[in-house]
Amino acid sequence: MKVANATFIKQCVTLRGHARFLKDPVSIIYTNCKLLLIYMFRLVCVNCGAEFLPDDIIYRCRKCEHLLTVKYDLENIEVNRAEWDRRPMRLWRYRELLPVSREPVTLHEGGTPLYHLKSIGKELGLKELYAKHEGLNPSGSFKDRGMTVGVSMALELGMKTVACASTGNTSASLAAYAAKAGIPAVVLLPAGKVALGKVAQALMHGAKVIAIRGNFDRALEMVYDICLSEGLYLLNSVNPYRLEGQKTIGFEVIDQLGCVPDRMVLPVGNAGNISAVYKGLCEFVELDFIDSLPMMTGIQAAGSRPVVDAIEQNLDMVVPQADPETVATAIRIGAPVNAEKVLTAIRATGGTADAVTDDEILAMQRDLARKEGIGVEPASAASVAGVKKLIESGVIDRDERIVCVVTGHLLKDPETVIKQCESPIEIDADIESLLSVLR
Ligand code: AN7
Repeated sequence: MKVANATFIKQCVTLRGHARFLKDPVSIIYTNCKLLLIYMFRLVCVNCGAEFLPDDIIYRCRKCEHLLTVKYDLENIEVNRAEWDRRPMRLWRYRELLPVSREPVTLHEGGTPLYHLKSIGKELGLKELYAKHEGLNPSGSFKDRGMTVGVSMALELGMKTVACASTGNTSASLAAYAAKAGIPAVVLLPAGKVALGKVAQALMHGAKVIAIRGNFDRALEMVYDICLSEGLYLLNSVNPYRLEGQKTIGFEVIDQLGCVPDRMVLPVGNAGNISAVYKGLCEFVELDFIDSLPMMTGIQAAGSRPVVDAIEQNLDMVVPQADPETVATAIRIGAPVNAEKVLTAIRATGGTADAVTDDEILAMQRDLARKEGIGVEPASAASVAGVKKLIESGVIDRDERIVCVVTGHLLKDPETVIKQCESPIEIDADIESLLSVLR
């Protein structure tokens, strides 16, 4: 066995059209001058630091069962920011910091607008309050960022079927990307607890939709077991590759705002998204693109708040909550898979976590719709409702520049919308009747 030197590796990389290689040449194996493996990243355990090859189909550390993360050889990855700026504002503009080497399975995700919330900001006394509208992704939620990467990796790894448990959006997104990739998807939902639009999407995109008589946490346990025993590819946020896609929310915020916000506020369910954004921004720090991190702030629903409890009580771990309940069904999750990652993200950045009631969530959903023209589903409104609460309790300073991530589109959950609004005024089809209701 020979070991390639750096120049040789670079040549091979160029020849093969790959932009990926390891700094440590000892781990490069080649025979007969043919390069077998060139990786620019590894899977690393967040607890014990054990490393695994990128094509190992694992979701947890083989040694200690903790979560995995994707670690790049950032010193050797060539990222040219000027080149990025020339590319369209979409997720794949950041491809050097994503694990996929094949042609991605994409529906044009990312590049979502960052709105200045002038009206709500003024009411709260905040000059710089922004909302990144992730509901404007192809299937209507931020999950598409995870799925374009996750489903691309499924193909790259030779997996034949993809699967997930979901409170709704993950299943809608997975179904769409599996359809695009031409592979089957299996989704497990908590029966009766998924918003109508999301079920409609999963069904229409052709996934095998299974509703279990149990909650999301149980559905995730079941799909996890089935993926391990039957060889399906699991695309919940325990999958470290999926989170790679979602970290690009943070990249876009930096590029759109032109600076680092003081705080980023996200709704928290499984805590994958907030952990992913934090991870991505840490990479930007390592690359010297930014020199500080926003205070990562997680908002949960009052009836589903295990992460908030762990932060408030300064616990080392998140204690699962048995029966989570909230109108924001997307974040009706009692046992967040990414518990250990989110505690790090919040604590390392001096952020915080808080919970808002269903009434506060729905009131903010209406405010966003009526005062800003932004239509989001209840879970998404939780982030802005959280800012309002934290302003009023004095935790947030009024001079902070704050970016809320609003995660899913209003049309995801039409039933909750209709319940809050008055019915349309029905009249006879004549001008007199019309004038009488207008006056
Ligand atoms: C709109 O679809 O967990 O904290 O299975 O749909 O990363 O879990 C959805 C989560 C926030 C929470 N906002 O994100 C699922 C699922 C919306 C969501 C979250 C979800 P994480």
